[in-house]
Amino acid sequence: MRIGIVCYPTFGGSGIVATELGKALADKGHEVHIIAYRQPVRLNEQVNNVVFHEVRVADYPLFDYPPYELSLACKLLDVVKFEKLDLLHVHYAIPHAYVAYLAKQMLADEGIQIPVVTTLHGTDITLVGKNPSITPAVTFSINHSDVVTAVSESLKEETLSSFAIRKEIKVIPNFIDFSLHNFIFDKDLHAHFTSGKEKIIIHISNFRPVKRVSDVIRIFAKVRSKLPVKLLMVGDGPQREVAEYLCREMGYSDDVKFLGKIKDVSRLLAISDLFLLPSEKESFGLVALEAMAASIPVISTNIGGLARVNIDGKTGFTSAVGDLEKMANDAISLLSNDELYHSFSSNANQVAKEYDLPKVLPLYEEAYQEALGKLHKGRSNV
Ligand code: GMT
Repeated sequence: MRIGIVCYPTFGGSGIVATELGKALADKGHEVHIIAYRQPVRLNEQVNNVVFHEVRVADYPLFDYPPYELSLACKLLDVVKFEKLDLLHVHYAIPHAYVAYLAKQMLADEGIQIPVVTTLHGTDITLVGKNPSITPAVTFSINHSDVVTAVSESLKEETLSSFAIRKEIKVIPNFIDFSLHNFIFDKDLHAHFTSGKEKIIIHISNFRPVKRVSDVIRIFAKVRSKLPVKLLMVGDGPQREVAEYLCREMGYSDDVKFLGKIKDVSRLLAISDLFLLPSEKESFGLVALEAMAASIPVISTNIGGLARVNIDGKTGFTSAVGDLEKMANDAISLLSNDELYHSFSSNANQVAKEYDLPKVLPLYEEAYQEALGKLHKGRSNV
């Protein structure tokens, strides 16, 4: 199949899922074209059967807001036509599902039919999409996608309850491609962050308000008052400075390292002992899954799809949003009890294996077949 994948190229989970899906489809012999305004972070090496197409947004002094949607629609038109694509798969509804609809209409005008699969990831539904100024367009573009998928049951439910959706939504969970991760303990890297006495707690995110990075620092401070621990803060975003100031104010600058954006987090996960994810919203929590694949127990909130990934009392502990006391106490229990820690660590790895790529990839291929089937049915009805 010739598949066009549209995604955000940034450090967010939707771009990571889209890119790793593209690479996996290419490995299975499909021809994949990834379309984004920048090379996605995890598309960092040449992969056979994957071609990247950059969307260059037309600018002009008149535009306060350069029209990304228009440039993307024209890029889709071009790539579908000249690369003879069979299908478009867009990740994150806003504005990608809408743009795919526009491209589809433009192509239909030239006699080319292309089915569109839309994958809903999280804040496109739970936050941004709920803004009343864009809700009609989000609803419209979901209803006009040929096949719609959501990354968790919870996201599916929230989509159905928040928008007037007439479409069936298939749940296809996030996955982990174990072959892309090298969780090998690097002694020197470990020694770089600890004297050997301290355990390492890690947080990875794009530091947006929903991630509640200040909670990460406050939980760490509570744990630090009882145990020797260090904290690695990986990523960057609007709340980074707030978290840095908080650390300085609380006197933890020596114990907390802000490492910025790192493309391959596997080496850092491999030297860490505990993952913290106190998010306010998390439709799935891909990053928690990656930590679990590295056999790291997770302390997280119990919202959205996260509680299905990080299983309370098995792979880690979950709490209500903002319950910092409980999250800190749970972290202390785990880090101070070797037997408990090792059983959680092994459970985390076992549960992560349930999301192994070979189990999830066929679900996307089935979704593609369904979308293509609709197209052929539509044609035979003409
Ligand atoms: O930042 C992104 O690219 C998407 C981001 C979001 O905010 O929607 O992440 C979402 O998609 C991931 C991949 O499917 C999920 O694992 C994350 O849980 C989800 N984030 C939220 O729901 C906050």
